[in-house]
Amino acid sequence: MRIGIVCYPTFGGSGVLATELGKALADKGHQVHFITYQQPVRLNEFNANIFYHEVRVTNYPLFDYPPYETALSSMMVDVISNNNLDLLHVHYAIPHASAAYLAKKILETQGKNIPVITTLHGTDITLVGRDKTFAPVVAFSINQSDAITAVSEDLRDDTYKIFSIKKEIEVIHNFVDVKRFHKKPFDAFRKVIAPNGERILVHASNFRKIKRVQDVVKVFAEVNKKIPSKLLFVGDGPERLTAEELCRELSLFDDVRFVGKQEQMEEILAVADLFLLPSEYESFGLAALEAMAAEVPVISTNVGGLPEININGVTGFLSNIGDIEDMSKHAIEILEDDEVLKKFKSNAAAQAKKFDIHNIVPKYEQLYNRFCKCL
Ligand code: GMT
Repeated sequence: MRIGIVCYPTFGGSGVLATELGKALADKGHQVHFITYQQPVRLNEFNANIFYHEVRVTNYPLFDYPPYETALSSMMVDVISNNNLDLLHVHYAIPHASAAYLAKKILETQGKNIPVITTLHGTDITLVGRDKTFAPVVAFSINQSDAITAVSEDLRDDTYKIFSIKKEIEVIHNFVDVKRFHKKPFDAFRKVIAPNGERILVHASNFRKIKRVQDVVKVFAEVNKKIPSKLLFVGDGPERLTAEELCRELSLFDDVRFVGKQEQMEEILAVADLFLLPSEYESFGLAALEAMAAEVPVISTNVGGLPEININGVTGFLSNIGDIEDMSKHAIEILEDDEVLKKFKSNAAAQAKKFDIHNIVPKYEQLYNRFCKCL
């Protein structure tokens, strides 16, 4: 099958998921065409079945705002026609679903029907999507998609609450390649981070306000009082400076490292003992699932789709937003006893297996197959 994938190419979860899906489909023999403005971060290996088409926006003195969506629709039309694609799968509604609608309509005038599948990832609905500036276009283009999927039951339910959606929204949970994340810890790396055998806590995100990175620091401060520990901050974004300042204020700087954006997350997770995700909202929490696949228990909030992956008291713990005391208490409970930690680690790994790439990718193939009998 020849599949077009449109996504954000950055470190965000939707781009990561879309890229991993494309790679998995290519491995299974499908021809996959990525259409984005930049090479997706995780598209870092050669595969003869993968093609990459860069969207370029012509600048012109008249434009205060370069018309990316128009350029994207035109590129979609071009790639779909010239490569005879069977289907277009867009990730993140804004502006991908509306650009796809326009491309579909243009192609119709040329006698080509291209099925469009839209996968909703979270903030395209709950945060940005519901903003009045975008809402009518988001609702319209979702309704015009041939199929709609959401990455969690919670996101599906929220989408129905926020917009008037007339179609079925199918839930296809995010996935992880368990084999890739199940790595042996690199001892030398562990020694550099935690020379005296300290516990290692990790947080990874794009440091947006919604991630509440200050809470990560506060929880770590409490844990560190009881259990000698180190904290690794992976990623970068607007709240990084605030987090750094708080670390200085709490005299934690020697125990905290900001390692920036990292492609080899599995290497870092392999040495981690606990993953912290105190977000205000997560439609799913792919970062938490990747941690669990690496046998790392998760302390998270109980929002959005997180309870669908992190099982309270089994794979980690769930707390209310901002409840530092509860999160710290549970983190300490997991970390202070080797046997308890071992149990949580193996539970986390077992839970991640349910979301393994080999279980989830066929669900997308089945969905595609409903629109194109060429699998
Ligand atoms: O979490 C982010 O800020 C990035 C965002 C994105 O759109 O790339 O991630 C969203 O999609 C991921 C993949 O489906 C989910 O795992 C994240 O939970 C979701 N983020 C939010 O809902 C805040």
